Amino acid sequence: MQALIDSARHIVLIAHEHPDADSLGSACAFYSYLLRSKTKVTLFCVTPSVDKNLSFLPWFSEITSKFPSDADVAISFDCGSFGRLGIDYSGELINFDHHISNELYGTHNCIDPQALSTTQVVYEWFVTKSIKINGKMANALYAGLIDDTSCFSDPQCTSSTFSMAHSLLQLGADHGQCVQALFNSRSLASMRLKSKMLSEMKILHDGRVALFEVNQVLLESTGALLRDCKEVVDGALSLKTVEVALLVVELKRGGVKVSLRSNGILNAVDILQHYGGGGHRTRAGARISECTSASASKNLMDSIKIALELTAEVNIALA
Ligand SMILES: [Mn+2]
Repeated sequence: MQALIDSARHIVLIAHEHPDADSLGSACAFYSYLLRSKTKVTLFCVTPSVDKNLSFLPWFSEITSKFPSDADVAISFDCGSFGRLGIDYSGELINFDHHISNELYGTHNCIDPQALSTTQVVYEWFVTKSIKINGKMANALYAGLIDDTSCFSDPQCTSSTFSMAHSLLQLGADHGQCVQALFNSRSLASMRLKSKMLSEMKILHDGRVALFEVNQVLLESTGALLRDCKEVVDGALSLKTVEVALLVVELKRGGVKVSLRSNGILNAVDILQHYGGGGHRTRAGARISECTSASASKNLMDSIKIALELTAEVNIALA
């Protein structure tokens, strides 16, 4: 992999469509690293207007949505499926990721499903290769880590998570800046949406499941975006009895976007893989075409109910 990078003439670094801080942070940190070589580097994302809240990441202004025709090596970050890269390319492709559902679409795959962020995978790769991490790289890597762990509230955080955070802060990551940009830059529209979603939230299965159904009317009336819905679903797990939170969003062009969050007892990715989705044990997503919001909610709630009953049976068997 290192030899491939060293011999490349033009490397394209790819963040997935509608990138988050983990995908873009990983790509930006890698961009900094490759600027030290003589290789030509392009920072690519198929989404033409990337979320401005991420503009604190280094090299943000260098992002282009035009894929270069002369690239001989591509590197993707934090993307479980080739389709989300939005590219038409069949050359050498290095795939850095931490999704357990990763389709291993790369010619080289560097996947660690135990890692809490792709920036952790990249950080560990840098450390193994003794690559010096400067302040810009540290900040970009830290941004991905705090975003994917919801600012270290993920129960899977371990001492190695905090040692990585500690090292990155010593190397120049700015905790205040990352928190401000990623957690304290909400729009008023997202707050309005949150209040509507919470008032319409359904609590089911003895309080173990929270269900949110969002239609286009709600999104349009508040002016909020699809990603604003996800924060509300994440928050539902903070309810004492809730183990699983499901979001079903009706899409403009038909079909639905589904997000499933779990406290870890139930495996979110197992449930959504039946619907062509992917992700992690605690967070998974899927896009389901040709269905109504009502039918998707019903089918998924049935799958969740069965999974919850199975975990209860396992607990009884173990008791
Ligand atoms: Mn990630």
